[in-house]
Amino acid sequence: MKRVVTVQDVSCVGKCSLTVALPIISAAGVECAVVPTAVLSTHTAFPKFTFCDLTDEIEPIANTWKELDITFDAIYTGYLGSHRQLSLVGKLIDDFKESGTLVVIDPVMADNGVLYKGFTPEFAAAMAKLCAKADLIVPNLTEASFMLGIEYNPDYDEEYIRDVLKRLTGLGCPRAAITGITLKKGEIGVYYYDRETDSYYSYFNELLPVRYHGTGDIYASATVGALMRGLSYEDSLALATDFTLECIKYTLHDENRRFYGVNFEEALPFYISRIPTTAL
Ligand code: PXL
Repeated sequence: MKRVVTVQDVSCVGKCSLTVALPIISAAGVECAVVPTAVLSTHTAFPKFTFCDLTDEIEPIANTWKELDITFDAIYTGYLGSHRQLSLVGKLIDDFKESGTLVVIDPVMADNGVLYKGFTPEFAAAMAKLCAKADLIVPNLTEASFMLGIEYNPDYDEEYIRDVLKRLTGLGCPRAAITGITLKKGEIGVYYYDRETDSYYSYFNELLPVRYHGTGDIYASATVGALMRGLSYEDSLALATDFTLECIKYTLHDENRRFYGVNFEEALPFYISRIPTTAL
């Protein structure tokens, strides 16, 4: 069985970061080790929340793992909250990346043209540097724009997205996927570029007239789980797109839905059904 380590916060309520990465990666049949970077009462989109910083734990955890010869098939980072965390996570990647280790960075920090609470353009520039260490990055267009230091352009066309993707791989990562892309009315999906083969791939689904929190984290986690089970980059990104749509559909049809996240739990059987089975 493959083992992933994911580095992100625990938002105790408000389905995102570790509370979605753990169940989704586990559902893929992949062990999910964690480095919790902070504990918050909820994610930061709530009107108030507690925040306990665990940055000081990152190095001792990593050093102890090293002494125990613990290794990982993939390193997957999500929401990171400070420059110090970025540099410690960079070191963790350097220390644990071996020839076959997959590094996926989801540069969580912004959406809809604006940075989340507490983030700055300088942080985005530092995140861009971290992205050089990744095999795949999965920003949305807002995060991509902040990392490249360009204006967020919501009136994009396909040529523009292709150009942004090329610039993203110029950060040093061989592959980039921009999530939440709409090129045709009524569709939403992912646009991907592989610099090594100089090839693009895109995959779209129906766009539902709703927006829910946490879908980016669900998308990235589903991609990592699928990659670990041997799906290609393209197939993993497409499965994550389909799974995210299923999550949104379950939420939409639930009269008792929560306001802060999607019903990804009810869509897990769909996700699992698309993961290759292991022979005993
Ligand atoms: O879903 C991204 C995310 C993760 N973790 C925390 C957040 C957010 C987005 O707001 O606040 C703590």
